[in-house]
Amino acid sequence: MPLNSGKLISIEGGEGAGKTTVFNAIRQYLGEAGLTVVGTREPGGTTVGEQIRELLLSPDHRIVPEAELLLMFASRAQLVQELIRPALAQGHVVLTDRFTDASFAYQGGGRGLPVAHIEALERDFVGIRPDLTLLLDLGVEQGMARAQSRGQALDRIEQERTDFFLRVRETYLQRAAQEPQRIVIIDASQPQDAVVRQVLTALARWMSA
Ligand code: T5A
Repeated sequence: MPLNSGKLISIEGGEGAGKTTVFNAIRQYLGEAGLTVVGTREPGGTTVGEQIRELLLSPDHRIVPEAELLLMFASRAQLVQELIRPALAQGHVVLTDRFTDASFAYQGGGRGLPVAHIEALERDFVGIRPDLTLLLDLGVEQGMARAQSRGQALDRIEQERTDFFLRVRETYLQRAAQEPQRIVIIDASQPQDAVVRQVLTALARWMSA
């Protein structure tokens, strides 16, 4: 897919999947190819969104699943209107650390909220899907071990139980099976340099398709 008009690329995966390294590698690769890359993350990415992120991830609050879903979409609606649509309109590549697939995986799969509600929010308040999604797939225990190895306190969602994250992973994989053209599964259990190589190969293939 030639990148001569705005494109949206998302990176997804469970906890500790290694999104940060991959994000930086993609950004550098596309930058070296002469493209303007606007990087962002979810929840967050705007002043309002970053405050919503703090609320969502703080272990001090008990947030019911429905409120969690709506807060994720509040942050996303702000991000889409304030940053993503204008950047795409200027022909830039927007690279985001998570997007709507995360709501299907975490609030749909993990929390068990009805998929129809998430689809309605996506349709009415987001209106766009990524052109390419790189799904960093990793076993739940390996991901949690990596997240813990950062030495920081776990956030509210990271404190969930293993079965929650098993459902998250399963939902991501189901979505990848449903949309194989858009969602590319990357084996994130490999060493970092091998993960980055696999990601950049997938990206190059997509750009030349
Ligand atoms: N969320 C988000 C929802 O529930 N619904 C939604 O709609 C959205 C958008 C925040 C949380 O919000 C949830 C999902 C999340 O729980 P986040 O910002 O992605 O989302 O969460 P973070 O905590 O910032 O992300 P993580 O740290 O969990 O994942 P990363 O970024 O994938 O992990 P990273 O890159 O920091 O790596 C973790 C550690 O592993 C090492 C790294 O060096 C680091 O120490 N590592 C590796 N080690 C060995 N081999 C490799 N290949 C490695 N790759 C990384």
